[in-house]
Amino acid sequence: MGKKGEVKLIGTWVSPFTLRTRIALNLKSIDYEFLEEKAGTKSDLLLESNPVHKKIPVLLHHDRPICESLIIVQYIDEVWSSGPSILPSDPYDRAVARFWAAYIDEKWFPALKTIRFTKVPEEIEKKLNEMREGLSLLEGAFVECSKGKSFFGGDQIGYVDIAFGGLLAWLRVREKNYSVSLLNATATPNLAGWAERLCAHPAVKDVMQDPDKLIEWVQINIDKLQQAPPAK
Ligand SMILES: N[C@@H](CCC(=O)N[C@@H](CS)C(=O)NCC(=O)O)C(=O)O
Repeated sequence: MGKKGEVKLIGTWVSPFTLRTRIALNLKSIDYEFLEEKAGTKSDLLLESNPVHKKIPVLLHHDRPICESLIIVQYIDEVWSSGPSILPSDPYDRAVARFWAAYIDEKWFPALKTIRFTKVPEEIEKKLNEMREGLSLLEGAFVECSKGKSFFGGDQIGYVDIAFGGLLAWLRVREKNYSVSLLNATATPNLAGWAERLCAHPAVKDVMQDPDKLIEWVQINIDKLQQAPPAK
């Protein structure tokens, strides 16, 4: 769906936030041109399109930019209403979905992101525990949102599936980095089943990153990454 050139996405294959938007576009069967940024550089198009944050992803729809992954996902849901709905139709369910997506970004993701900036064992353990506690809350959120079905969104992939699913491969990277298992059938049985179903879904399987390839990418780009200031 969509005319050639109508939809473009500025991003990178490694970016968890870009992945969110790719899943949403796939769910709605939208054709898009993927404009890949190079590691460690920002194209003029990116800087012009997102002058405030200067971050990927940016969706260009008829050359008009939309920034911030979750805002892009909501935009996609509103513009292409013909495909499956991403946000729940019930206002209460919609509020709950938005709550958990905000929790994931504001409370859970920072530990996953910032753990790589410390080498102090106690600090690492503290961050891993923050991730574990968050996953335990998200295990409960899955039970609440899915209502016994396959995804947070019910029978279909929805907003929380996309918000959390975008970060899944990087969670697997951290598990490998620190030789721990955080999301598994014992600690988080519902999320373990969810993760398998999500990765096998047609809208996800071709764009979900391979954690081993991400680790390789980090090794190749380590110098460029070290220049990045620790956020939060
Ligand atoms: N809140 C933003 C986060 C986007 C983000 O952090 N993007 C990273 C790549 S995954 C980025 O562009 N980093 C470059 C920078 O921070 O300068 C969203 O949801 O889109």
